[in-house]
Amino acid sequence: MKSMLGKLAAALKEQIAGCNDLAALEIFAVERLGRKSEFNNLLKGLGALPAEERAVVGSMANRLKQEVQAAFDAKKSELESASAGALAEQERIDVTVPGTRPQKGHLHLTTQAIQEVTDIFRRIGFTRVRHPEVEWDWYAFESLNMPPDHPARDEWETFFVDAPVSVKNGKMVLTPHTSSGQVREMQKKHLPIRMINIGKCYRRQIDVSHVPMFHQFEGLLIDKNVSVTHLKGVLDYFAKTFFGPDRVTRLRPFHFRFTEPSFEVDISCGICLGTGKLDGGAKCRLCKEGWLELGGAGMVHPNVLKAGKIDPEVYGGFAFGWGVERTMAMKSGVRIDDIRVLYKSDFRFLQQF
Ligand code: FA5
Repeated sequence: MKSMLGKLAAALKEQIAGCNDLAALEIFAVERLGRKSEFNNLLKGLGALPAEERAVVGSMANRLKQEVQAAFDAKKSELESASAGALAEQERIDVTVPGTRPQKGHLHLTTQAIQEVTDIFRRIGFTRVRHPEVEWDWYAFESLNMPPDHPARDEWETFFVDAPVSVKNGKMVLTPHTSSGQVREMQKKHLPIRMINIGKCYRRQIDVSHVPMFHQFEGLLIDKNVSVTHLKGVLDYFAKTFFGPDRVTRLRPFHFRFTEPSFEVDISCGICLGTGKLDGGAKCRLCKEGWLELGGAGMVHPNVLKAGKIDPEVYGGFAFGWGVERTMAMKSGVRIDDIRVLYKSDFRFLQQF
């Protein structure tokens, strides 16, 4: 019995020593040291020995059992720490390696232009305001001297909104121009007025210089003794500050129902530099003739002042409304020959600005 126990204990210790992974050690523990193992069966057999022999063999068996258990525990902790070390090595983070920078976005080119326009006008006392994009017919047309069924309305190619019609204000429309903010501003009854209203406008148009959703900035100045020279001065100040001193503007007589006299303001094209032709002699795709129309302007019509409850005998003023996208396309260095590209969400284009 003694020699059987001794041999088995020695064999177990040898097997434990030769074990080199934790899972195998666990299986070994169940099969070779567990309740149904040969070792345990031998220990159980001690009870059948005569009393004097049982005491001697029993104490030897206890010692061997502790030795096997100690060998097992030592091996287990050795394998556990080896596997923890391997995991640590596998998951080690080298804090000295330079990190990957998160992608950084930037403001859309249109937003950048809006901020620049706002800033240029703020310097000469104009306050940025906002008025509704979904507007009543009365503010978009009627208050601007365009009665219902007047042919001048046709030019705006308006999107009408399928909403209940107001008895006082008519239908709802996606505002086709920021001029609808003129009478809204007058209704605030804060005179004199120096507003710059920048917002989205909608028209049923699309080609290289038209998009269905675009932005306009609308300047409105109402005060006493305002003349067309003030208008020209403000437009020139803007054109020189925004485009640079080498670009030129021109005023062309025009007709708007809400200004009298009225003008269209053109700027020399930034793509062909006012020539209408490209280097190879081809026609400039954007302007075709050297000039690009940026917007309209004029002296506020007395009927518009009356709609805003301002006495045209005392007050007068000027207004102008320009397209943000076109203005930006004409900026030196930007060189966009098709404004539709602004809203195609193509990163290759947007990331350049
Ligand atoms: C107007 O919208 C007038 N309300 C401007 C005005 C304001 C005149 C105050 C007098 C006094 P017009 O339809 O020409 O005018 O548009 C003005 C500018 O908006 C255009 O010159 C152009 O720069 C821009 N624009 C018009 N339609 C589009 C479009 N579909 N896409 C991009 N820009 C456009």
